[in-house]
Amino acid sequence: MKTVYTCFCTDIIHEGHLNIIYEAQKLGKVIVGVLADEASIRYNRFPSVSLEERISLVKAIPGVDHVIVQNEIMYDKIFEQLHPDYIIHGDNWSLPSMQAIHKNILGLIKKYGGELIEIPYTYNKNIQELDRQMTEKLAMPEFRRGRLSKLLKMVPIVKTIEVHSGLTGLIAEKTVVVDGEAIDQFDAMWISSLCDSTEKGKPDIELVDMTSRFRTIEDIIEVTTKPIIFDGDTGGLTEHFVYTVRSLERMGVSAVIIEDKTGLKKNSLFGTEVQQTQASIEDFSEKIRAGKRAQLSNDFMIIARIESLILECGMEDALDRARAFVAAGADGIMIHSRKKEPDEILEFCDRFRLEDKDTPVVVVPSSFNTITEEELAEHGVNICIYANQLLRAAFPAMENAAKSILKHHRAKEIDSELMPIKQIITLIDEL
Ligand code: SPV
Ligand code: MG
Repeated sequence: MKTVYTCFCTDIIHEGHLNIIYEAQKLGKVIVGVLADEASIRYNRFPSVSLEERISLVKAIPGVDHVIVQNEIMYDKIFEQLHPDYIIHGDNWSLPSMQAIHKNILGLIKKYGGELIEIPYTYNKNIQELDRQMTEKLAMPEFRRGRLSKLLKMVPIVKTIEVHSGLTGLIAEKTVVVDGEAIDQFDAMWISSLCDSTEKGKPDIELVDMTSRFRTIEDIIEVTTKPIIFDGDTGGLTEHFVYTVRSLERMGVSAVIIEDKTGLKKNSLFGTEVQQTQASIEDFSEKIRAGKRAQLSNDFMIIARIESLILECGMEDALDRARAFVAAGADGIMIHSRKKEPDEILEFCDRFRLEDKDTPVVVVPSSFNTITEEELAEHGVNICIYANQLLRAAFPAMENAAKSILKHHRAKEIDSELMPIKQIITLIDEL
């Protein structure tokens, strides 16, 4: 009896899948791989039902003989273990990620033997609608909010990119990079106070009020599904912070990070060049406790950001604060530095991890940007935030376009550097 293998990366079974099984049955014994969560996140989107439920869904399809978990998007382990006679797959190879998978399968067939059976990909109105419903579900506050804590258990490091508008949200949501056999995308989004303020032409001093910051969140939430980490600055007055927590939970934000500063907050990257005051451990711990008391859902996270290294108050102060803030109920610690080298951040992480193995650690490598995500993960970092890169990429590009038009008295010269209108329009989904 020949073996036929197919991999499903889906939360629902529709006629397209049934058709694949129908065709597979004609060829031999049908083994279906259910793509594991971690591989699914890199390649497609966050699953909206658990792996166990997905396995049950596939097991219930008539004609399926055996179900396994496919842990990686590429098929190397599958060929090594199963030596399938046939791989059956839809003929939807147009996306770069699909092309990489196609190439991988053909390479493995050359090495191990076997045959790729391609069947016409079914994508009718009905399936399109089911697909849309799945995405909508992922965007709902109840589903989205808890996704950061789930990700923390699933991936070595949560890759987070700054967003400050619907458009940058779309970039975070949709950008997928294929590098050989590696397929990657961002896991989460950071709504930076620096970028939200700068986008509005305002300084990063808590001048842009919460109502306006919430409007930015709404713009992003409306067009994305990935979890959101909100830069809550100092959190403001404790009496105000408790309301912010409730509002963020309601919107489906996954976490707020508040920093242990008081008075007029300035951006951390100014360090000691400007007057900035760190809050006392007692006062800031009380703010964390009040936020945790106010929180209604189980899965919202309040992360305490420690400014001791930024304000040159020393490593011991940073570690004392980390202990105190965790004891006050913080769901994570963010440690920040504006040094070019990551040494002090790594020292903090190593020492913190000696005494606390579990509390998630967040790092923002803006100044110490030579360090990789993998190195950070080795030192116990759980969330890496690229806090301002999209805004910094856009500003010089826009200024360059403005200068070129002024210089040439027309737009022709800059046109080749601009995204065609047609392409920019297709970025936007229509309902
Ligand atoms: C932000 O992005 O607004 C931050 C990170 O708070 S930093 O600018 O590095 O302080
Ligand atoms: Mg900020």
